[in-house]
Amino acid sequence: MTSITARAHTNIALIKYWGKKDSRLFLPYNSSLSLTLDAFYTTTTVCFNQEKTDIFYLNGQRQSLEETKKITHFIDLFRHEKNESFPCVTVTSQNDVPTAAGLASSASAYAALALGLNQLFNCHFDYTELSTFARRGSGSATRSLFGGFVEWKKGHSNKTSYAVQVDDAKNWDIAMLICLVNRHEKKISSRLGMNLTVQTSPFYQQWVQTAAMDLVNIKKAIYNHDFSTLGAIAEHNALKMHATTLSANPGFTYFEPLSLALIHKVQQLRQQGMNCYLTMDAGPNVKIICQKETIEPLKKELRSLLQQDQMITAFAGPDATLL
Ligand code: 2P0
Repeated sequence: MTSITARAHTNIALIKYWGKKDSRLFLPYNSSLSLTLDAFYTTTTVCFNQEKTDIFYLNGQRQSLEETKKITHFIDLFRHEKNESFPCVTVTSQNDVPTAAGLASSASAYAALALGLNQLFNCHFDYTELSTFARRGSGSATRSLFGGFVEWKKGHSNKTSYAVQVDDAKNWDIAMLICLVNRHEKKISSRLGMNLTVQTSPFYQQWVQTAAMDLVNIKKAIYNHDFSTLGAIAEHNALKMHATTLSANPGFTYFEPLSLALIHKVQQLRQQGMNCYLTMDAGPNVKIICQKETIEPLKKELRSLLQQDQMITAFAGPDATLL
């Protein structure tokens, strides 16, 4: 039986997606922009099976009914599209994210699955159309169909909330040093965290308004190949996102003591002339945005805070592809 294999890379947002206007369709309050990373990806094989249910293997393990249900719900989007009856599907997924890297794999996972199902169901959607499907699995997956710098336009409906590539980043000198602060599961998932923030933070409207300006400005910086402006906007945007969690009710934070020490360190190094900026997502790990020549000096400076194996380097990654 035909089997299709697809690979998609994960992405880190420079302008964060933080809050859903429509939780069923995953329509965000603000547009976002990310950098796809080469170092972390998901490879997924899909094929029709002879069983009565979909089957889902992740990293070699058959998944529970509950996990499989989420995948079935996602495959249903493609089944409904074709409006025909199809056999059930076996999904076999491998996450190539270094063990316990503390990075969300849902972005690369749903992008790879969407690309594989597109081929299996003979749908012929282009990547932008396909991103509207990936979005229904996980918001950040919208951006993982494309490589380089990618914008997710918030839109106002299922068809208008999609991703486009802003720049493939092939001519960009940009890297990310992922600093692993804590390898455990986060206490408050991004889904819960963003919902609580939307509902209770008095700063949320300011977040939405200023994120829109940040997006305009970072796209200018990408166009002008202006690394320093890009880094400064990304850092400010991330810290504003985290300020909305502190101002939620009850307030919460993804910062841990070591995250704060790293934030101080990056800001101090910058004052000393090192061109580096930080971003953080819904977890305690700190991602440092830098350029090639800064990676080694930066790692040396961070030795007082981190072990070698707590620092992983990544560069701009490619489009999702069929293998
Ligand atoms: C982002 N995050 O733009 C933001 C920044 C976390 C902080 O997208 O509920 O796993 O599946 O849409 O995509 C993580 O949230 O959430 C995320 P759902 P998702 O990368």
